[in-house]
Amino acid sequence: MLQKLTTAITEMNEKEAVAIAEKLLNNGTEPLEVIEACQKAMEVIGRRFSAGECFIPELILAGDMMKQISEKAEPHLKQDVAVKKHGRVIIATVEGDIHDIGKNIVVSMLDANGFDVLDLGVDVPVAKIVETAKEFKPSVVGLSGLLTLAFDPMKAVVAALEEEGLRKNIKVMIGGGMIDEQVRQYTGADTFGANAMDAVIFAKKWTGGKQNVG
Ligand code: B12
Repeated sequence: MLQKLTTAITEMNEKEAVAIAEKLLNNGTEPLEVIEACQKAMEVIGRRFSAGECFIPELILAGDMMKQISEKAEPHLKQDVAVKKHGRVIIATVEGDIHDIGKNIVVSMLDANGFDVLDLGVDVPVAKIVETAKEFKPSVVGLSGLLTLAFDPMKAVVAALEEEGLRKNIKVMIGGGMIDEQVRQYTGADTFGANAMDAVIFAKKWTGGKQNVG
């Protein structure tokens, strides 16, 4: 069924993809497994786009399917809600980048795991992230970006947090399709995550599962 979901998306069969995802979720399949099957399809579509085998309308449709399915998966994630707030996290897609489907999944997962999450949205300027960090006092800042162009703004956020003396209290995690250890080193972030569960694992480690004060 998960493979069928991946195929329905890569074949741009919107109705079938959403119906299969709904069936899987209602039958108790782990929502993260459903999201992973969609992500596999997104990789295929991304590769086709790079190769000039499909174009912007297909990217838009694929993004739309992914969005619909992740919205359907969200309430299922929330069934595991831990009531206690673990700590504060700011999440943003960095300047120049408007991809938000993965970021939104990260936000839902953190939220479902008891974090107090402030989502700044997409195309967020460096200064906005730093100013918000001063006010919201998060333990963790999560930066998402799917474009190669996102690496420099990520680096700039880390540098600006450092300059403002905020880095000693804030850990930075980055994520998005192109992010790897090399990018982490380039940006100066503390870690990078391959999926939304990684974000939860890092945030829990850094906040020690403790309630945030201040
Ligand atoms: C859907 C899509 C779009 C949609 C986005 C809709 C939306 N609301 O997000 C639209 C059509 C708008 C779009 C636009 C563009 N796109 Co686009 N897009 C994609 C596509 C096919 C899927 C992205 C996606 O949603 N994946 C599914 C989600 C669930 O995965 P994810 O984002 O990776 O997130 C997961 C993990 O990475 C991780 N994660 C994500 N963030 C974070 C953060 C933290 C802290 C952590 C720990 C983890 C984490 O957890 C998530 C859940 O598991 C990708 C291909 C791909 N392989 O990703 C191309 C892709 C990202 N796009 C690409 C391009 C080129 C563009 C455009 C420039 C096209 C154009 N010419 O206009 C524009 C850019 C606009 C802009 N300024 O941002 C390229 C980027 C190449 C590059 N080297 O920069 C890609 C890779 C396609 C390709 N192979 O060419 N795109």
